[in-house]
Amino acid sequence: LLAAATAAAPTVQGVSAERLFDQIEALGELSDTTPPSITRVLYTENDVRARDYVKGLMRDAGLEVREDSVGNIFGRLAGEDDSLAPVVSGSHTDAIPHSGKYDGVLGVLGAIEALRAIRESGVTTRRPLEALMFASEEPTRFGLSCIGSRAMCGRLDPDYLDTLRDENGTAFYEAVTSAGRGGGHENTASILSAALIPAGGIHAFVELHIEQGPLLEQEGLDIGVVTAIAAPASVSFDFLGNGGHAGALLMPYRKDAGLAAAELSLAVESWALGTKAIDTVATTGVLQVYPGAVNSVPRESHVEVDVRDIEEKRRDHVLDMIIKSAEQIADKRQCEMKYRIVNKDPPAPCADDVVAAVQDAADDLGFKSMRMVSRAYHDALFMAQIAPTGMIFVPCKGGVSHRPDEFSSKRDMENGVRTLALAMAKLAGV
Ligand code: HGY
Ligand code: MN
Ligand code: MN
Ligand code: MN
Repeated sequence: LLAAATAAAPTVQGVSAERLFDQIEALGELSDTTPPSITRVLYTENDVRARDYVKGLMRDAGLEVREDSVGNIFGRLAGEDDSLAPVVSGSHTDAIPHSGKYDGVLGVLGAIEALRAIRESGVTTRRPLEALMFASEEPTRFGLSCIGSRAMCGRLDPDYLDTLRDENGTAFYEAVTSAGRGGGHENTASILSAALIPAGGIHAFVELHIEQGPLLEQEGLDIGVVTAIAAPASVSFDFLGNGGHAGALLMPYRKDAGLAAAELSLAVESWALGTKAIDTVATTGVLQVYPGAVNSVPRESHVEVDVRDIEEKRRDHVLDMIIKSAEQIADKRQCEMKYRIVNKDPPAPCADDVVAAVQDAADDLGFKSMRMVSRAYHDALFMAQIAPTGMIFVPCKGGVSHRPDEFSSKRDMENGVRTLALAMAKLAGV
């Protein structure tokens, strides 16, 4: 084992945090908002530019590039035996509105940097290695997260996906084809089935990501060895009341959809607190009223709620109670209400041998590490359904994420990429 570790060690010398930092800055310029605020939404102009930029980095790192029908982009480094399933690492470059430069991006550019370092070290692993940029991880455009990795693991019903619309009423198929993707397939079903990874198609998957929380920084640690990924769910509600003139419509006659939404968002908070478990979180991230004029009683409201927990049963109970509250509130306020569960995903345990490879790599490199769960979801949540999966966290300043002041230092990023390179080399066999 020691021989294997030292044999693999050369893989990490070539990792350059300077190069990585410059690439992160360059990618940050491809944003609908002015950096450091980053907005990059699936299949929009800056997203397509980002894809081309990443493909260029993959080629420059000596990787063979391919893109699947949904827009997952793979950069491949041949192994001694190319018939073997690859060890894969990747993440996303799409970014929710007004977020930061590092969420997801570190895992895409870091994977490319890790494979470049391995190639330049002259080490050839037994299995091929792949760097992967998922089509999109954030739910921004269609309300559904992880479209690329859901397609890869066959957990995305095309008929359901075809019901989704973006804020302009555009459907997925129209969006993917007008962005020059879709692989020429004539409908969503064939696009998705073309992206499916066959059983055993990936030997192991590791995602490098900023922690998006404060623990590593608080404990003065270098690496988070992730053991499980929380179970995310989201549900959207629409209330319909009577609406009317803010002066003439007297209080007893109002069916105020805006107040129904406000009352529901407080119920969301109290159900999450009600479990008394720190792992239960629930967020009313979207609350819109219509028509949205100061002198008009809200006739309609649209609410989107995100509910997560490490324990699936407890998460589902909170979700059910929130829906029940919405029904009671609608009755009390004489509003019509309809709801739709957008996603309700199981948590993902990380695979022992991948966790061990990450832990050994961090130990071999002398990094201080801790085992931890991921409270954010990632594409790794879905990759865990088709391959042994693990994650590597690095500290981010103040634990801040999904904000323009999101930041991770060159040293922390370099530690993460080195750990990734060594873990991949161990999993791929050197
Ligand atoms: O919300 C999440 O957990 C992810 O960062 N999209
Ligand atoms: Mn995110
Ligand atoms: Mn992310
Ligand atoms: Mn995520």
